[in-house]
Amino acid sequence: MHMLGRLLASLMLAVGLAVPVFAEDGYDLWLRFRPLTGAALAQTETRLGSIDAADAGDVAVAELSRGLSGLLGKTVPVATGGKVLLGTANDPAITALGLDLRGLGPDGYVIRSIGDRTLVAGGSRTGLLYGVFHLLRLAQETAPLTALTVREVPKIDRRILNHWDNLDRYVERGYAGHSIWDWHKLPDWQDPRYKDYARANASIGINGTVLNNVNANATILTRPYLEKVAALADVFRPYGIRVYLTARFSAPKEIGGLAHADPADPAVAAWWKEKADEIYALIPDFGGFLVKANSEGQPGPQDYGRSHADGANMLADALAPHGGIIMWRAFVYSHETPDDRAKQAYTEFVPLDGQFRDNVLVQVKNGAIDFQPREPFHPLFGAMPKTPLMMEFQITKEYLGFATHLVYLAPMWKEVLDADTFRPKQGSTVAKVVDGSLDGHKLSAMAGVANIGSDRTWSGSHFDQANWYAYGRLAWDHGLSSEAIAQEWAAATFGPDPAIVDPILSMMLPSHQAVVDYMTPIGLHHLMGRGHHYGPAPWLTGGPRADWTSVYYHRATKDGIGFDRTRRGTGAVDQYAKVWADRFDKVKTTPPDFLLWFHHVGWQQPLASGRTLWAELLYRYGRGIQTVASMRRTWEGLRGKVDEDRWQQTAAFLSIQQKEAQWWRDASVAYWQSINGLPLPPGEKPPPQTLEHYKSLSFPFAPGDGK
Ligand code: GCW
Repeated sequence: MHMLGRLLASLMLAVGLAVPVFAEDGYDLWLRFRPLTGAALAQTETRLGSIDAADAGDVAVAELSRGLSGLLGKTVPVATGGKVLLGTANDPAITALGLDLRGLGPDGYVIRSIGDRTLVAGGSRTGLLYGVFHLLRLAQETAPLTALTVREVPKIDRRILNHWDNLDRYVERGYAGHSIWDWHKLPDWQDPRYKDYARANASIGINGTVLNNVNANATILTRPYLEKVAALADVFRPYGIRVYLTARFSAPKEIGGLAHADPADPAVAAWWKEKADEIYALIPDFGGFLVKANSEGQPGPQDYGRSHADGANMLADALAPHGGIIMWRAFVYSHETPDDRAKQAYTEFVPLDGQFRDNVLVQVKNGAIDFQPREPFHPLFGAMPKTPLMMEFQITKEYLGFATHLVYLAPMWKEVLDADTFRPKQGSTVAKVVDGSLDGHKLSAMAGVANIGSDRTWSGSHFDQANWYAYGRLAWDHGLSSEAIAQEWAAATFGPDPAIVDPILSMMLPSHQAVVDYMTPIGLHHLMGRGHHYGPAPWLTGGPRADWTSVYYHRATKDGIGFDRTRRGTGAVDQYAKVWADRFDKVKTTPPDFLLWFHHVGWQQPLASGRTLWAELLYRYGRGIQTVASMRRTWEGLRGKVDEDRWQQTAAFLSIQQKEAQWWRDASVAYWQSINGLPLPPGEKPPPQTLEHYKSLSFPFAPGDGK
């Protein structure tokens, strides 16, 4: 801190002004551990003022003493007889307590108040670390620290981030700067960020990371890069995080000198086996491969007339001796297939159920199109009972306003996780498919496409950190509510004062519905600008493929709008269990939020709301903009309560969001009117610009555009 700042700070403290004396640039995420005051300080001092650990060198001890030292404003001693007792289930000091610690698995833990001491015991060192972060969370949010009886075991075993990071540090769909992996300087220089990344992830239970883009470059599998990967793995290991890589299916050709990559050729299989041996010699706990094959131009087994199962199994056999897994993506669609894009993954993968090796998971996006602001759950969930299916969520906001729109994604993810597939019967939620409990699978996993980059905030904005946080928490326990997670995050990130946390929650919780309302209400989807997906472009047509245009998805004509996926249309409804198929097949029984996803509806058709479809569209655009306006007002009210730096950036981003929400509404309305020729419902303002104006806007350098 500069002299002047120091002077000011002490002056303010002297006159008793409650101003934060720390610069808040967002780097510390939710692990801020700023000094507590009053009763919270006293309680933490009394209950957690010293540490006793079987292994004082453990990262769990380092993290606990770091966090507590911050909260207590002094160095916390580590000594026998300390108030917090740390250990793993096998440590003699822990077994001596005679507690029932069965069933914790490696990642589970218990936290118990025993007399005036607090015990944290993990199923392994990783479980212990998770327990420590839990305890720190409670202390930081100033929760009561007496009578603690916590027992946590994650519902999903592999809680993974997917980085869409290229080797040149460009991040596909990244809105937070460059890749944090500085490949050029690795392995010799290990940026301190790597450790902070590991700490942050461990604090929310993430235990795996795929370092590179699914649009893969085979170079990552060459020896020099594997050495770089090994250096990262070494940094992450103490935090319980394994590395995974994407495998480019044509690697044997590109870096192996083989003539082709046909999975049926023993020479190809042998090349992968050797590659796997090489990887595991460097990284004994390597997690496995993620593969995007025969999708959007990526190579794959179908190039040789083989199936996805043939391709996945060949790779699975190479990794099996080392305990590695294959995460094979189901995000496939082809423009040679004229069928509805929403149907293609199901059509392709369901017949393969039962054909995959035991160490293969099929990684399925939450919805059948592509991370739209709202999609019905993917029909593959529940339709492949013999195969462990993993969830792929997108944390980075490719279709949700990039880094400047405040959109809290937990409600969207919960909506999908809680959806009932009705396969084979009621109560078979997507969450139960994914956690393996429905079909008794040993493997379970969830992936989140990371929103992490070189930006000081890590995620491109302060509130986007909440999405990283919420992803980790839901991967750990999909039963948590969006609200509880937001509460934890806000208290950790901005301080536990309800006068701050409550208003922040009132901004976060309706924010997902807001973005749906101002971008793609009532089941509309994929109306964003071409390639970069920034801003409205419902007029998009032409180009390389129909299903990369907006008109393909909204199908607006003079008489109506929406994609007919009923039995009279593409029949996509029948990919769902009969209960859903029958519901989705009729306008009346389709949830209003998905109306235009499944139906082509007349503009003047009256809806259950009492409005016509046209009026409802206008109403929802307006509602979305109103929510953003009210989020801005709430934030305005927090001025001076939240530190100035974070306040300023968030205020500026909210004003961008409001401007862009209005732009979405105006451009969309101008376009719909050019199609339907209808006057605006009473009270609705005409768009201030012509349709030609909105169409003329171009953004050649919008970030994240996959190039
Ligand atoms: O969401 C789309 C993106 C692509 C991405 C692809 C995928 C990595 O626009 O950038 O490629 O999906 O998930 O494979």
